[in-house]
Amino acid sequence: MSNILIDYKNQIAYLTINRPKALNALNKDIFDELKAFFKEGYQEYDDLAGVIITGSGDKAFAAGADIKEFLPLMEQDNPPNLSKRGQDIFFLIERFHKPVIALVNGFALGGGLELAMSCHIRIATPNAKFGLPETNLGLIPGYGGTIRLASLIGKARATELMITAGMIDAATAEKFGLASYVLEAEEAIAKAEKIISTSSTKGPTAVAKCLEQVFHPKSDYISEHEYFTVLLQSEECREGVSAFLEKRKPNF
Ligand code: DAK
Repeated sequence: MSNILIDYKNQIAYLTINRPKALNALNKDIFDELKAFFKEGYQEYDDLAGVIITGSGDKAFAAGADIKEFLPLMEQDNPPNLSKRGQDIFFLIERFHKPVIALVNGFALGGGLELAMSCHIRIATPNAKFGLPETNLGLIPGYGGTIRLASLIGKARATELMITAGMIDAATAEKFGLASYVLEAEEAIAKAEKIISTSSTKGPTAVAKCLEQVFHPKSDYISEHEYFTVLLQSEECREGVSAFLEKRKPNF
């Protein structure tokens, strides 16, 4: 991979979008590399506990899909369905079985915010800026952004942000629930690492099922009782309950 740097330490894969001169705008290669990692590539990393996605440099997480790639595609007779392609790749992230955290370290605009919103948790640095400015280009967000933004911050706020192509700062994003925390860069990484390392001490199937239940439920109540019943009969749950009763840490 060349547009995305991958570093693996302490069971965490750090994915850094690496086009700082273009404010980490998401080009085709980046989409292909994200797909490759979340579809199969992650299997190379033994004992993976979670993923942190961030942008290279200190200015942008990702300032959108690469606008410079649009024009030739628009002129094709049968342009590829890029919206569907982007949606499918972002579903792979949202439906990943380990926690994926976006460390939003600057502009997260358009496709960049859509990427951050497909992650399970967002942590922002104070300079982060969030927006879906597609209407500036005569477009709508095409990678799940209309739906995810409304679900995260409510329909009225999402509508205003999209139809005005506005931007909100990190403090407002935190207030709206779009970012869980606003922290200086080093603390932001430490916080993301702590969330992942803590979750790695919990029952792995239970963690995966929490993610699935929140982000990709079969039907909220049916899948909750199905998963609860399966987990209740599992070794994992037996160990968790035994450890509590024996006043020791569980060994999952
Ligand atoms: N794409 C390509 N290059 C970008 C870019 C982008 N999204 N954003 C920034 N850059 C490049 C700039 O062109 C500039 O490159 P050079 O001119 O130096 O070669 C470099 O990054 C630095 O940017 P600026 O000089 O503009 O930096 P400033 O600090 O002055 O401004 C900014 C920062 C983030 C406010 C500004 O760069 C900006 O407004 N960027 C564009 C934001 C944006 O509109 N993003 C796209 C949202 S729409 C589609 C499906 C989906 C989509 C589109 C099509 N199809 C199915 C066809 C989705 C689209 C989106 O994501």
